Amino acid sequence: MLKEALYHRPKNNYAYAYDKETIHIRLRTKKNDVESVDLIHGDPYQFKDGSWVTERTAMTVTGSDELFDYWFASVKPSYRRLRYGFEMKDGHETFVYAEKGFFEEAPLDDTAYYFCFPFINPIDVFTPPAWVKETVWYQIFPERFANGNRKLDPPGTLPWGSAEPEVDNFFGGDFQGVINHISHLVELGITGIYFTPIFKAHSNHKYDTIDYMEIDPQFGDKELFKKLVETCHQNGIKVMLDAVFNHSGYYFPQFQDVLENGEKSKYKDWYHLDGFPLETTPIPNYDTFGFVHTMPKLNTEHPEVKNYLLEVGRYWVREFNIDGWRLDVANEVDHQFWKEFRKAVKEIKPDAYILGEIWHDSMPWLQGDQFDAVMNYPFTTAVVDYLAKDKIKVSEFTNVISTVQHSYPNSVNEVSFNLLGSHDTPRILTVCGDNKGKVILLHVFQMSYTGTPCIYYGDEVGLTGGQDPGCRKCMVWEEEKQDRDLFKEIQKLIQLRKQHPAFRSNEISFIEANDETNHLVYTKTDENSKYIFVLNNSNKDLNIKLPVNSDTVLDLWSNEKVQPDQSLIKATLPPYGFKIYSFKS
Ligand code: ARE
Repeated sequence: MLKEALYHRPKNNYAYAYDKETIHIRLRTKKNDVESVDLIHGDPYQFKDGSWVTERTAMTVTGSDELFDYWFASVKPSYRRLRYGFEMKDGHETFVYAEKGFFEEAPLDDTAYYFCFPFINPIDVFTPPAWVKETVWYQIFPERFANGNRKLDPPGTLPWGSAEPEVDNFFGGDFQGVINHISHLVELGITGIYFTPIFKAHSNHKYDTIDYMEIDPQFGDKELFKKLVETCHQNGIKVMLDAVFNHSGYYFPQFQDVLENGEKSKYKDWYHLDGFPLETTPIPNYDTFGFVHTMPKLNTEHPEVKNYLLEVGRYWVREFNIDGWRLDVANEVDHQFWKEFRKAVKEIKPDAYILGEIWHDSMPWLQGDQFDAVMNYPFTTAVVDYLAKDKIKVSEFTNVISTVQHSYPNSVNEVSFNLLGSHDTPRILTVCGDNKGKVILLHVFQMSYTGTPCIYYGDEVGLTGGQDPGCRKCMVWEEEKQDRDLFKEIQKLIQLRKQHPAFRSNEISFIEANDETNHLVYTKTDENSKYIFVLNNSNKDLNIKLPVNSDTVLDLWSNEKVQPDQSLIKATLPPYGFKIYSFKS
């Protein structure tokens, strides 16, 4: 057994309170190296005749990546406290791995040898809003969704869809446009909207805020925004706004004051400045988002800045009843600020969803005191690399997805924001080289994966476009120009996800990942049923034979019964075809 490959730490994704009475324990071992692992555990203070009272729970492998297997056990300790170690066997040797090292046998004279999960304090338990698990999101870039009121158009607004999107052109999208088209969203089946910024700003994307307390006039006013939120709520749709707190815009009055008054400005400490006068070239002499001089970084440690932004966080929840905040450039803002932000928002709405925009491993923000989730770009990269770009083969894909899955607690995965693309990435149909079959395979995987999926506006009707600004085209509303078949298939997948809890469940088993045919077979289960998914990511037909121990199998897509032949389902899938089978387990 390769001891060097073992990893456990009694924290984070390796040991966490799943809920107020359950502790999940994970252990990493070298791939295919260990035959069995028993979790030896007990209450730290429970002894009988001088010997520690322990129980054993067999651990199971919940996934493997390129190098490692991940073992898992769930325990409900009677007194919410736990000490534990791992008894490991590989056919040659047996030993116990605990905090103080390796032992031939579990020492029972003292619990100090063991890993320690001291106590489940309910307040520390990561508790995301329950509704998020059930939500299917839709991301709207308001300038480009629909123009419902021409009177609000900024000067120079172009006729809808008359030109390619540029960094600085306007088409007049607004709130009335969203209200007018709410039926499209209801029909699609989405239950949450994430709006990129809506506050008064200079650019078309509105990430350069001028006033965090005002709606951008091109979108409407506060009254109309209230109506928009109410309309969404009446239609069973939650509303999440974008909080751009890492930086303000150049035309934010406080920054303008610094530009004008320099050292004398009462707002000079609101920013991170490196001398006066302020310069923007060759690079700004003040901290910014990237090197973008129109996005000066706010000093979120400063009490006035903090109070101002926390009030922004409270205001839109309190006065407009929004349901969540997506936090822009979340990893460049200090942790202390986010801790206070969470408290401020949750005091008003305990089940508000707080979603950080972080593209990397985000465990430090997901411990229950800052965010409920992050935008799951590692998921995006994995599915896009396999299904859209053919950059990786299927076996590598299952490895990467397992790594992603085991990077976080299950409770975090269940509300993770799973996107195929956004206003920051090329359109999914374009990345797929206009291959619609691939787009559907991507949605099948997204809709059957744990977390909370999001559709970027227009992807459902076949919008195309490259990297920003190309991915921000005007939504197409003429039905004849929409890809209605694509719409219907995505709509159906959303329905299936809603109807079958297993689609949303944490458990996923990769059954076949064949690099020659490049197809994938995985199963998802819930208490009563099992689902087999087959994705044929290839331009050739795929013949499959799948073992099932049931006589009644349903092809979920065609809704037809399938008769297994000697406990085997046989089928031929066309290029880029898929199958979803369900049966009682
Ligand atoms: C504009 C132009 C671009 C041009 C850029 C640079 O449109 O074509 O390249 O300027 O001058 C907003 C606008 C953008 C605008 C940008 C700057 O939406 O259109 O770009 O402002 O004015 C990193 C950050 C992440 C960030 C992405 C873009 O970590 O937070 O970069 N995303 C948010 C929003 C954006 C927004 C901003 C931040 C700024 O979602 O829309 O941009 O408010 C890797 C890295 C990541 C990196 C990611 C993407 O994976 O690891 O850290 O994210 O790539 O580049």
